[in-house]
Formats: sequence, C-alpha cells, structure tokens
Amino acid sequence: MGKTRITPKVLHDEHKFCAGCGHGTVFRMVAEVLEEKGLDSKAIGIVAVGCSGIMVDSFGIDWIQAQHGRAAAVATGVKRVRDDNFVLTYQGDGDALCIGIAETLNAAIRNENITTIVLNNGVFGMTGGQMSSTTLIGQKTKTSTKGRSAELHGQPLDIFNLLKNFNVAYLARGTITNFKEINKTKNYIRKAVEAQLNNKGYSMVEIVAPCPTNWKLDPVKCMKKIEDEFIPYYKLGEFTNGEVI
Ligand SMILES: Cc1ncc(C[n+]2csc(CCOP(=O)(O)OP(=O)(O)O)c2C)c(N)n1
Ligand code: SF4
Repeated sequence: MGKTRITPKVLHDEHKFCAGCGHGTVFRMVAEVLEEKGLDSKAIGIVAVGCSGIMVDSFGIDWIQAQHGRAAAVATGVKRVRDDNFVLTYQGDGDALCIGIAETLNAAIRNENITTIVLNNGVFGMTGGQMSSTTLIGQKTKTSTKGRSAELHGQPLDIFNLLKNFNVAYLARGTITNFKEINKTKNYIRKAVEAQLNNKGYSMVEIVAPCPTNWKLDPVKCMKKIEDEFIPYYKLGEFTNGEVI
C-alpha cells in the first residue's frame, strides 16, 4: 500500500499557536488549497501584526510582514509587479478590519487581484484580548470589561456590509466548528483562490474562529460560543450584494 502524506509539504514544522487556536486549522486549510492548486512555489503571502505573524515560521512559502494593517497595500504592490505569483494576505480581524480597514477597503474598491483570508476571533489575540471591530455586543474583553456596548463602542463590523458596495470578485464567510463547516470553508478558500487565478479581482474569505486563550474558554466551549453568539450575527455563506447566496 502506498504511503499517504496527510500534511501539506509546505507546512514544514510544528506551528506555535496556542492549543485549540483557530489559526492552526485555518492555515492548514490554506496550505492544503495552495498544494491542490500547485501554488506552493508561486505563492507570496503578506501578514501584518497579530498571531498570523507566527505562521511564517512553519508555513514554507515566501512571506512579507507588512506592519500594522498594511497587508492589502503591500499585496497590491507585489501582485502588480509579480503578476505570475499568487498573492494572498493572511490577517486577523484586528489587523484587517480595524487597524488596516483603510487598506482593506481600498484594495476592494480597486478590485485588486489579490486574495485576503481574515480570521475573525472578535479580539486582538496577540496583545492580550482587547476589543476589536468585530467584538460582539455584550462581549467582555480586556478593553470592554463590562461588555461591548453599541452606544459606547459602535456596532460590530460586518465587513461584507461595506464590501457589497464594490465590484469585487468573491466574498464568503465560514467557520471551523465541525468537519462539515471546515469542508465548506475550505471550498470557499478554493473559490477565492480561483477568483485570482482567473483574474477576476479581489476575493475575501472571513473565517469565524476561536481564540481560547483570550476568550478564557476550552476549545469545545469556544465552538459552542461561535455557534450560539457569533454565527447569528456573522452570517455564514457566500455573499453577493451583501446577501448570502
Ligand atoms: C503601533 C502598534 N499598535 C499596535 C500594536 C499591537 N498589535 C500587535 S498584534 C495586534 C492586534 C492583532 O489582532 P488581530 O489582528 O485580531 O490578530 P490575532 O492576534 O487575534 O490573530 C496589535 C494591536 C503594535 N505592536 N504596534
Ligand atoms: S492568542 Fe489567541 S489567536 Fe493568538 S495564538 Fe493564542 S489562541 Fe490563537
């Protein structure tokens, strides 16, 4: 019987995320899709700040670290001069949707031919769990100790409500709470990758995923929190004109 390789070869080392962190599952899916598409040697990834920056140690494609939310701007430049490469950004919600919201929106407005993967865990993970744009109403974080309030902090940001106004190629939101959702999300990543390969322009997949360390919950309770609290607000699926299709 032939030997079955179960880990994408682009993942060459143990990852360094906390146990149960969503990044581990999500970056594995991204690696699998890149391998399936034969892009391992052509992919250039841009990370910015946050725990996504840790992945460059174990994920063997070329990476550029663009500080503080600038990943979409750097990816734009890279793609424009290296059109033959596949260019992705891999970012947290704090980085892509809070600190770097201007860069993210402007890349979408221009329908840049890049692919953005955003892990939405509702907090700034790496720095100790502060509130981000996507923190839910009532969610307690280090900087919203009584829970986020709409009056004080504004509404949580559903990025697709903004991106629906622009002519972008592909938008989808998935999660990783069970195998079925993981498979669906992987398919969304595949389609986002194909959008760029077919020169259709900007694609984003947002993935709702846990940060057990800052949510202070074990991984099983994290999945329940996603199902009960995050998914009713952050609708899953593929989006056209801001609606799930
Ligand atoms: C000028 C400056 N602002 C802020 C930070 C701190 N910083 C590092 S990571 C991060 C947020 C990361 O959050 P997110 O993008 O949601 O990623 P996660 O860690 O949750 O994956 C921030 C604010 C910094 N290092 N320098
Ligand atoms: S702090 Fe949160 S997001 Fe960062 S590695 Fe740990 S669990 Fe993952």
